[in-house]
Amino acid sequence: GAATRDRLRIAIQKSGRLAEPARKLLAACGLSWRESRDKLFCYGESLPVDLLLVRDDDIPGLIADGVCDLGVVGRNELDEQAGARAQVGLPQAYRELRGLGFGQCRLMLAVPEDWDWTGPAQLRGRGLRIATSYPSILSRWLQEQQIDAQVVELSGSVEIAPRLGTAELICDLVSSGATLKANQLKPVETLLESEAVLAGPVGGFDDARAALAQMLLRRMDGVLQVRE
Ligand code: PRT
Ligand code: ZN
Repeated sequence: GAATRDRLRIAIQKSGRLAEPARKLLAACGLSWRESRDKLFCYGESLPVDLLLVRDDDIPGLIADGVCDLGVVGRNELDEQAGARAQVGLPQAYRELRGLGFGQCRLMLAVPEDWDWTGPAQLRGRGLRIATSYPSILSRWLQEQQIDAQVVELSGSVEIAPRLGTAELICDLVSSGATLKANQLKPVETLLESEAVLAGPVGGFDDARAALAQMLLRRMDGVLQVRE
C-alpha cells in the first residue's frame, strides 16, 4: 500500500530508446517540468505530475512498490517481470493501461541461418540450450510448445551466445533484424509483439492521484488518436 500523495509520479527511462519518445508524449499531454535532464527527478510545473528518470528494468518494480504511480516501459519488460513475480508466488501488482505506439519490436526465437526451420516441434527432445534475457516469457512459451530445452539467462549480448558455444539458439528482441543477420542467425518464431506501454498499479488510486491519472489518460488518448 502506497502512502497518500497529492502529486502523481511517472517513471520513464533515463536514457535509451524509450526516453525521448516518452518525454515527448507526456509533453504533448500538456505536462512540463523544471528542466533537469541529467538528474533523477523532474518536478512538474504545469500540473502536479513529476518524473522519475530510471533504468527501464526498474520501472515494473517501482510501480509494484508504490514508489511510482505510472511508468512508460516496454511490454517485454513488464510481461517478463510479471511472469517472474508469478513464478515466486507474488501477486500481480501492475498492469498495462495503454499501448503507446512507439518502441515497437518483437521478442523472437532465432536459429542458425543454415537450419531448415519446420516449426517449434523440431526442437523437442534435442536437449537444446536457448540464450535469452527473457527467461520467464521464454519458459512459458517452451512449456506451451512442450519443448524441453534449457534456458540460459544472459543480461546482454545474447546474440553472440551461439558463437561462444553457450547456447544453440537465442530468444531476443528484434526490430530491423540487422543484429541477427550480423550474427548468422534468423528469426523463426514470435513470442511477443512489443511496444512501449503505460503501466499502472492493479488497484488504482484512492486519493488526489486518481483524478490526475484519469485526466492524463484522457489527454493521452487524444494525443494517441491524432497520431494514428
Ligand atoms: O539503461 P536501460 O536499462 O534503461 O536501457 P536498456 O539498454 O535496457 O534498454 P534499451 O534502451 O535498449 O531498450 C528499451 C526498450 O526499447 C526495450 O525494453 C524494448 O521495449 C524497446 N526496443 C525496441 C528495443 C528494440 N526495439 C531493440 N531492437 N530494445 C532492444 N533492442 C535491441 C535488441 O535487444 C538487439 O540487441 O536491438 C538489437 C536488435 O535490433 P535490430 O534492429 O538489429 O533487430
Ligand atoms: Zn534495461
